[in-house]
Amino acid sequence: MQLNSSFIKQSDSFSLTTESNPEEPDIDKETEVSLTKSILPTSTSEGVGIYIGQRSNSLAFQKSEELQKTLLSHRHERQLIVVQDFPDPDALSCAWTYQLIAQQYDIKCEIIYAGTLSHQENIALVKLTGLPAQRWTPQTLKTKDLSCYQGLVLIDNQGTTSQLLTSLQQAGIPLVAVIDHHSLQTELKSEFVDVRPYVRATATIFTQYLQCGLLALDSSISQHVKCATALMHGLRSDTNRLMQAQEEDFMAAAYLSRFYDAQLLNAILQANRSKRVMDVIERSLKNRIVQNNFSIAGVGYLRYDDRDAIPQAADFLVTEENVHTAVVYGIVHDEDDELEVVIGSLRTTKLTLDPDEFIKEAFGQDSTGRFFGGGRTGAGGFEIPMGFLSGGNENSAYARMKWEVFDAQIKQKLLKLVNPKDNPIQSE
Ligand SMILES: [Mn+2]
Repeated sequence: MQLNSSFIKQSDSFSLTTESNPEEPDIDKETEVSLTKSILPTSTSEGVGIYIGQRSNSLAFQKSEELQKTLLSHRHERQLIVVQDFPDPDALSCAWTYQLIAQQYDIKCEIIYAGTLSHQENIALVKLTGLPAQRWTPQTLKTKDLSCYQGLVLIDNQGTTSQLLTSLQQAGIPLVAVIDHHSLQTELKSEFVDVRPYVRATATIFTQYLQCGLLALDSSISQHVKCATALMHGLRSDTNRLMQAQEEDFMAAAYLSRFYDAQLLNAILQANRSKRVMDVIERSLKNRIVQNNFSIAGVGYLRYDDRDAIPQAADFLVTEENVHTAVVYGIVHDEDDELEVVIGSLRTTKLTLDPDEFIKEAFGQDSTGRFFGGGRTGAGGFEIPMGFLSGGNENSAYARMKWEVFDAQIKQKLLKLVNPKDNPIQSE
């Protein structure tokens, strides 16, 4: 659809939007970065141009070159790769790829996340591939000597889904790179920025870096094979098993197919759901209301470790006949109930529904101007901290009341968009 002929023809001139003018609308990038093979550096043989796909050739090369320069200027440093609190396969695999690329420049990277690995496939991914991610809670941060890190890298996020970023920035560590495919969330003060909202997976962007020569994958190196497998998993999971993949995602998958281990991927995908996840899915099924092809379900309280049951329930509800969009949310609490946050997931099969816009419109921003959530093609999420209302759940009447208030408020905000003319609150 996007590769129509007029699109390819306007390719001789292209300009890049970089961090110097972040306020430019994302959409413009798509038309500006079209390209032909003629501008490919001739030194890159190996049929790279063919594999990446025409649309993204020049941008991929340009960004790879830029990233390489950035890495060169940070040789021998230590960096922290921050992924979202509840990292998904796309984030984890790309963070690992960045780490392997950066190693060549003697840059030591640690991959950190603040929440948990709660999806059974993510746990399997990390265990089976030996993916080197570490959990750093805000408490962990206090015990670390942050002065030994010279740079922060955000991958598959722009900092809005990590509890760690603010503290890390306050510690004076500068943003060195942001590589993501979600819509631009905030103005980013980073040395290197590669945000491509029209790409379906960050794994596609990273595979293009590999193809452009930032790291030569070698099938005889087990770590490379595992990393390629992780990237394939990330790419598949962000494109609904490639069903939403576009040309460049398929090109990336084709390239990875030379290196990945199909059996290992199969083992990761075989991971079973826990009983608690099944229970949350059951609750979502029981509690859902369906209006105008939207299925909305509140699932009440969940433990931190089961947080990923929410997107899995949304994945399930969206499969119902006559439903194109599902939103599932609940109150997630940590072991001591000190931290409570409303977490929600949206899944849609409706091509004209932009999850990022929908969520921003439904829930708006907090007092600092930060949106409660956002999204990408087909999926979105939100997190609303409960602040002062957190805890106190040993009083079951209070816990119930609190849930009812949040449930009602989220429903009314969503239903305003689902049924623009109705007043969803019945006065009786
Ligand atoms: Mn992603």
